[in-house]
Amino acid sequence: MKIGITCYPTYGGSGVVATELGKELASKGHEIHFISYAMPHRLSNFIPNIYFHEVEMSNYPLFEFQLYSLALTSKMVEVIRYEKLDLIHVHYAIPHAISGYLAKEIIRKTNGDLKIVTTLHGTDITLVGLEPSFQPLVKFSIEESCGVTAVSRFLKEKTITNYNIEKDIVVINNFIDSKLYKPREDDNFRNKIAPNNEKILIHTSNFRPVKRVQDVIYIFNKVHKEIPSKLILIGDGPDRSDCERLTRELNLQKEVYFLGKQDGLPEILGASDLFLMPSQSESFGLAALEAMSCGLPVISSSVGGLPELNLHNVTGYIAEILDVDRMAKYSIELLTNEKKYKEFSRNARNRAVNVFEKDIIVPQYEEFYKTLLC
Ligand code: GMT
Repeated sequence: MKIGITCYPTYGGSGVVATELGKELASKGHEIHFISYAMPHRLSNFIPNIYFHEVEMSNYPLFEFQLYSLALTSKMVEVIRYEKLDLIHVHYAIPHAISGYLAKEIIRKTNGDLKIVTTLHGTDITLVGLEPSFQPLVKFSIEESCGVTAVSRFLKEKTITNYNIEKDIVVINNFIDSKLYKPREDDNFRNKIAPNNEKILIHTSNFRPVKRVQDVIYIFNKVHKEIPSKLILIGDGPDRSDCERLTRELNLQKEVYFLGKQDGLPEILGASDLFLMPSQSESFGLAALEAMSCGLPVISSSVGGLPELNLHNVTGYIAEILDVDRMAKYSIELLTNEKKYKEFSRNARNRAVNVFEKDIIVPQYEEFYKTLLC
């Protein structure tokens, strides 16, 4: 198949899923054309069957605001026409799904009926999509997509109720490469971060308010009072400065490492002990899946799709959002009970491998494409 993929190329779950999906499909012989404003984060080296088409932006002075959705539409039209795509798969509805719809209408007379597949990832449905300036557009573009997938049952239900949609939405979960994301004995990393054998707690995100990274620090503050421990924070975003300030206020600056955006995430996760995800909203929680695949139990909030991923009292613990006391208590309980910790760690790894491994999930996308094309 010849497939166009549009996603946000920056650090973030939907871009990661789209890029890894494209790489997997390319390795199976499909021809993949990424269409976006920049090369996706995980595509920097040459990969056979993968092509990248950059959306060029005009700087015309009359346009006070950039017209990205329209420039994206034109680039989609160009790629559909000249590369003879079978379908375009857009990740994150806003604005990609409506650009796809427009492109499909523009080429209809010359190229026939192109299939647009939309994957809903999270805040495109639960947060920003509900704003009055986007709501009608999101509803329309979902209804007009040829096929729609959501990354969890929670997100599917939210889409149906929030937008009053009758269309069939197929749940295809996020996936993981469990050979890359695996438990590791990285003594070098451990010795540097935790030279006195401290426990390592870790959180990765794009530091947006929905991630509640401040709560990660409050949880760690309580854990650290009971157990010799260190906290690693990976990623960057709007809340990072506030988090650094909070760390200093709590006098934890020697215990908390802000490592920024990291390419060596599997190695760091694989050498850590416990993953914290106290999010306010999380449709699936890809970052938690990456940690589970590395054998880390997860302490998370109960929002969104997290209970579908992190099984309470099996792969980790779940607490009400904002309940940092309980999340700290659960963390301490696991880190002080070796037998239980090992059991949870094994369960987390097994669940990642047996349920969310890429070889299980990627064929679901392929099958979905085939049903739309026949
Ligand atoms: O929806 C977002 O906030 C952005 C999106 C992203 O690009 O990071 O994240 C969502 O998509 C991920 C991949 O499907 C999911 O694992 C995340 O749970 C989801 N984030 C939220 O729902 C907040």
